[in-house]
Amino acid sequence: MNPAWTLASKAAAVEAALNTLFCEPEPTPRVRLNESLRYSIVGGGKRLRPVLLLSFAELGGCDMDAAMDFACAIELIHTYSLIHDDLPCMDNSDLRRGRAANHCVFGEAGAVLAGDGLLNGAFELMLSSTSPIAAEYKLAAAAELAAASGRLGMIAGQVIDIENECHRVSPTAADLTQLCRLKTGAIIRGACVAGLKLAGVTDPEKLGAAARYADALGLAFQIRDDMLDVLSSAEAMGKSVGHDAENGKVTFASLLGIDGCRAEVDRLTDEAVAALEVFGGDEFLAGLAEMMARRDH
Ligand code: GRG
Repeated sequence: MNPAWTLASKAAAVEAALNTLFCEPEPTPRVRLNESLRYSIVGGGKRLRPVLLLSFAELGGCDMDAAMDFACAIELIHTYSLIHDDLPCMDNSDLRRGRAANHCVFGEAGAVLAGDGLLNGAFELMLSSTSPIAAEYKLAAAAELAAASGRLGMIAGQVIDIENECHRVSPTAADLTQLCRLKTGAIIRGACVAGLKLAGVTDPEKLGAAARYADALGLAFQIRDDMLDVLSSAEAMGKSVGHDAENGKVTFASLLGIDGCRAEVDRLTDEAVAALEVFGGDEFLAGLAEMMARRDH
């Protein structure tokens, strides 16, 4: 099994499903929201979070197609967070997924509304999903994603990040780890745990192992992102780079140095792979953690 091919094939299945969304006629010709939603959602992004959700659902015995509405939903939530994060009042970035950020094309108010539309769209998709999965499992997975992306998860992380910036707080490595567990990690953990819950898994040992895999992967992912912000280019990344250094922002790269980051990413990747032992290992999920540790975009 080649994990890169499996990732490409799962990401392509997600892409095809996303491409069917937001195609219905708008309520009046003056509303052009679908164009804005499709601009941000179709044809970009690694689709890491939906692929994790699908893979953990499969690990729990659920068919990938049956879990697809939930995979799309998590990508809608992730994309809304990127649109809002790029706004001038947040990270103020003009480039996302290799093209102009949503607010540069549709205006600031348009981008706020597009984010809102994607977030609501995610819950509409999950709560009206007709896939052959017990309603109880769907509810458990939707609740997991709501909590992960909500006020005690991703949004809390964004609040801390913005507060740090406003008050010129210099976080320590421990502070940064806590921030990352929320801002980047919570939704990655949500993807893995929701995937298992969608498959009806309730065994605390398995749910705990999925959370441990996700926590290690999520932190490694953010550290790698901080490294790439220094080492890579806007062209390769499809988003602005060097922003953090320019703004004197404390990141894992500035705290640990590039070699320190590399060592930490390797340690966390081993931790993620070890967490899979409860499931008797999983070649794809182990390979995915290793690919993310070496990613160049
Ligand atoms: C606005 C509530 C709210 C939250 C924003 C996700 C986020 C929180 C901010 C985005 C900025 C950032 C650096 C987040 C860290 C996580 C990260 C590296 C996100 C980008 O994820 P990728 O690389 O993006 O998976 P693609 O485009 O591949 O989906």
